[in-house]
Amino acid sequence: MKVFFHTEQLKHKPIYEYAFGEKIDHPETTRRAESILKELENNSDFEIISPEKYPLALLKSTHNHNLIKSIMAAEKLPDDNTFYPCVFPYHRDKSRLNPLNINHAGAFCFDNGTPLNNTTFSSAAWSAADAHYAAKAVLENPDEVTYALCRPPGHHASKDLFGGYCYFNNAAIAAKTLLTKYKKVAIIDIDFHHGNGTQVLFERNPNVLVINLHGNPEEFYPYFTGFESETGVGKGDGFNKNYPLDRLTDGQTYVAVLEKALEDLKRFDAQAIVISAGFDTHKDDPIGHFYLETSDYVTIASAFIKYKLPTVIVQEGGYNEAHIGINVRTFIESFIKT
Ligand code: SP5
Ligand code: ZN
Repeated sequence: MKVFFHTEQLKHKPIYEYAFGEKIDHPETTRRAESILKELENNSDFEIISPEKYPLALLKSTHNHNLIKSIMAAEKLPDDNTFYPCVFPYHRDKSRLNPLNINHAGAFCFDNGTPLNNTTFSSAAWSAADAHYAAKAVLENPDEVTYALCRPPGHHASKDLFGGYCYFNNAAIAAKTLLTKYKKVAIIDIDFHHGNGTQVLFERNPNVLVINLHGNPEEFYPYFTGFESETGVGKGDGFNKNYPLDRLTDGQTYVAVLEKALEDLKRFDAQAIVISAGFDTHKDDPIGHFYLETSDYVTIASAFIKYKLPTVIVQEGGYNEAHIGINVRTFIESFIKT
């Protein structure tokens, strides 16, 4: 299996975040990616490939140009400085905006957990490159499932806002790459958190079906989105599906809901899929609140494999550094044809 990863992705280091006023060690560490790499390196089932360049044109067609400039503005920060946007304009009227002024970064940010340092742009751009190249590899060889080891993650980032540890929406970049060949693409988001960014990026698009399983937003981040009533907008109505699930949902319940949700792939006539794969659904995740076990990722993979569709797997969350590598390997190796 082709695995896409660039070492530049390890440079972005968020140090802490504020969770309801409490200063906590930042969960989105470089050790997460290292734990995954450790499981995939020196294993003949996996070929780790470094993407050649980052897809600037795709970043610009997915995100507000000033959002990109704002993240780039952080490249001028001193090495030891991590910038936490903490002023978020009430009116998101950009008339006074200077994207080159780091103090204006709050215009594009929606939470306190997603800081900028002078390596953030590069790490996030190469993370998006993984998703782009993983999708390109599937265009060339539709029978081979590929894995983009994206870090920082992407599914909370929308056109105009970064947040939730995400800067650029990697899954959206993969889907857009697939759309150059396939007319109908589905994104299935199995991270513990609702993929608000992915939802809003495609909510008007009837050619992209977005399916999301996640912790009930009544109780869990990102709180404001992810309800069943969000079904898409305008021509896209009917092409967004949310499945909020209870605290402590276990593998059996999860897979039953997933199998039902995936029946829409047939009705929609999906020609290719992107799996936004978060592993913060594991029972030992420090942020997620489900109760999945490592072996459940095999069953989850089987639910996808049944559809025999060209597939790109994009890494999202998962914060237990001791388990994430094994969970990722367990999930993705299930897709390798024997
Ligand atoms: C990609 C992804 O999984 N982003 C998740 C962002 C969640 N950020 C807020 C989490 C708040 C959880 N509070 C943790 C308290 C620990 N004591
Ligand atoms: Zn998550």
